[in-house]
Amino acid sequence: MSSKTTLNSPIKESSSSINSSSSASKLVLYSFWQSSCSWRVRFALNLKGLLYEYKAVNLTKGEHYGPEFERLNPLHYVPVVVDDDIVLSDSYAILLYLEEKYTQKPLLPVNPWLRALNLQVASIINSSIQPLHMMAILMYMEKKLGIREPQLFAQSAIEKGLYALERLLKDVASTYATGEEVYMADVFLAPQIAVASTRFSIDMSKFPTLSRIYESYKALPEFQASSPESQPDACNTPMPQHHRLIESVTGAPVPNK
Ligand SMILES: N[C@@H](CCC(=O)N[C@@H](CS)C(=O)NCC(=O)O)C(=O)O
Repeated sequence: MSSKTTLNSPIKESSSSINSSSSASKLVLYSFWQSSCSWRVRFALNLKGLLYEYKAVNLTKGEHYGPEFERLNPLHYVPVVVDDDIVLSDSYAILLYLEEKYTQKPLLPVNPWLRALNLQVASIINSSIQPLHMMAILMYMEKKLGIREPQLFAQSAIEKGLYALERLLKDVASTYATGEEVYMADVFLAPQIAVASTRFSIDMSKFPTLSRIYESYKALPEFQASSPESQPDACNTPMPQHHRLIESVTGAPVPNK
């Protein structure tokens, strides 16, 4: 089944599997509803008002290890964006590509310092926070160290990163991270904050600036439409805790403690 997901279309009615073939739209996003990296790209596509076809890659079923996905991204991670004959993976590179090719609603400010600050925030999240709580890492840790250690490790890595981001942005942030416009920093921050509080139970009251700007994101239709619950492959279950995600991947029941 093929699908097209846009900000203006009824998102729930369309769903697509990785094996679907036909597509009228030019941009295709391979995504998993709970993936924060995919969420960044969904948010950016919506901000730029770009139509795209949504192709769901079910990470809990290991679809990202199949041969079709291997051809798109040999690293086996979502998101992947296909734009005609161009195939791109890694949300950071995808965002820079979209920014240069689709110039409407710029996601990087002109001011060199604010531009660099946006890239710094995006890079911190992309390289110093999310990789430390990604599914493959936590599953590996669980095998080696047991059920509790991965969650504690992830919480500590996320808190360290959020502390740095809070310090970095507290004197710059206004409605959004770097002022009155939504930029790249916000595109990376919004899913990271959501995942921190829902999936990893981080107490966001320790980060008042980040908490405040997160309230601004929640009011944006482009953010609402990019949220996990709004995706065609969303399950009617709450965002799982780490151990429940592992359970669904391996099929093995995992004790609560
Ligand atoms: N830096 C990459 C990271 C991609 C990544 O970690 N994707 C996760 C979902 S957010 C994934 O596909 N995980 C699969 C796994 O851990 O096996 C990006 O920003 O796209």
